[in-house]
Amino acid sequence: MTLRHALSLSLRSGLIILGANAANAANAANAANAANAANAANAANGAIADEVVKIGHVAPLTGGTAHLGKDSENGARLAIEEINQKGLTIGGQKITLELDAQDDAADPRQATEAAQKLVDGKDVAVVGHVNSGTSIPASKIYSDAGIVEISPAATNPTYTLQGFKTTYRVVGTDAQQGPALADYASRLLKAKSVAIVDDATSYGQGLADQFETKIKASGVTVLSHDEANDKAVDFRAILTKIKGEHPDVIMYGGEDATAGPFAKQAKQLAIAAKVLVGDGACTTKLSDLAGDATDNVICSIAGMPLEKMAGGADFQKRYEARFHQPIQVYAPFAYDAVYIIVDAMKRANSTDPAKLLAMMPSTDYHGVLGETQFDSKGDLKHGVISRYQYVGGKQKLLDIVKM
Ligand code: ABU
Repeated sequence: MTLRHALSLSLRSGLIILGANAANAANAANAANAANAANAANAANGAIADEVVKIGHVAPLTGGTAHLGKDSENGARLAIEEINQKGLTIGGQKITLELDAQDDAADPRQATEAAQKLVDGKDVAVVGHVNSGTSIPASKIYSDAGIVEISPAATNPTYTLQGFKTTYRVVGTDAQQGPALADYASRLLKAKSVAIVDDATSYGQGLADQFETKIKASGVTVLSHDEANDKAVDFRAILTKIKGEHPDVIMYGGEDATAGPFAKQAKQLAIAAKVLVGDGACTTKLSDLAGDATDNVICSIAGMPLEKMAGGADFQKRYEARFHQPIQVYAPFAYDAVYIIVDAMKRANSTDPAKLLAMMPSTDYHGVLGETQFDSKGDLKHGVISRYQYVGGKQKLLDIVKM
């Protein structure tokens, strides 16, 4: 290859990363030229430059649930750092993975903008989004572009019911989680009556509706079903009304940013009923938000408990050593989602998004979560729901429900 040809190739390709010397030497004014010249020289000398392959990650990094988005992003980042450290070669080409991390602020409009940015940026696959209310609208954009999307957290059943071949998740669904919470209320807490409140999001409302359907079918009286919103911090009016209804149990559909104040204010109003919440509120941070009312909460996650995951304990050590903070809930799911994408690349022997996509239905990946296989919709074949209580503000596993 002539120097001129190599230079032309390197200029045309945005994916070939710089030779190390050029990257270090380039100053602000000359960075691009120096980089291209070094890369061309590498190519001319027969040196193999790594190809940079971008995997997107989208989650709320701002707003009340930014800690959940960061938890997921950290999980994905840890996987990418490990894979790069070990070295990855696909189709004879050395690959450097790059995490293309975007913020959707848990907002559907920002989510579609972020999705389009990843598509335009030639990301090969996406881990995200974290919210059902963002994952669902974004999924159409990834489907149109033929890019795999694996959500580490979205549990609303609709996400995988749209007929998209690109849409996957590594958590169970609220069609499993709602009934698991209802079962706990009726069978284990022996509730005869419940009050339901949701945050009017795809997740919170969807989960509350699933809970309501199942609890009614169990013969339990639903005294009320009220709607708040995902920015609410003052639930005293709703809770005062509910107190007058004397429910045995209260179910709240929403994430921890609102479930924390909800549980706290219920206790302040001397409501003794247990508060049941789903995975979006079944977090480490709930105890910061709810204070000593946390011990009145029963919650579920849409997967195996971290301590029972095949690689959970080891993952937790590596995560805490890298990020100096506890796992909230979604980090191991995002971590395996990255590995599942890379596993598909390896089996395709290609980083081409279409070839990677074609490998997804035959996924049989053994990772931190255990074995992951998908059904024809992109849901887990073997989803489980774990139920927890809090004791002294710390999560304590109650049981694991196979659905
Ligand atoms: N699964 C709970 C939080 C994410 C969602 O909106 O589904």
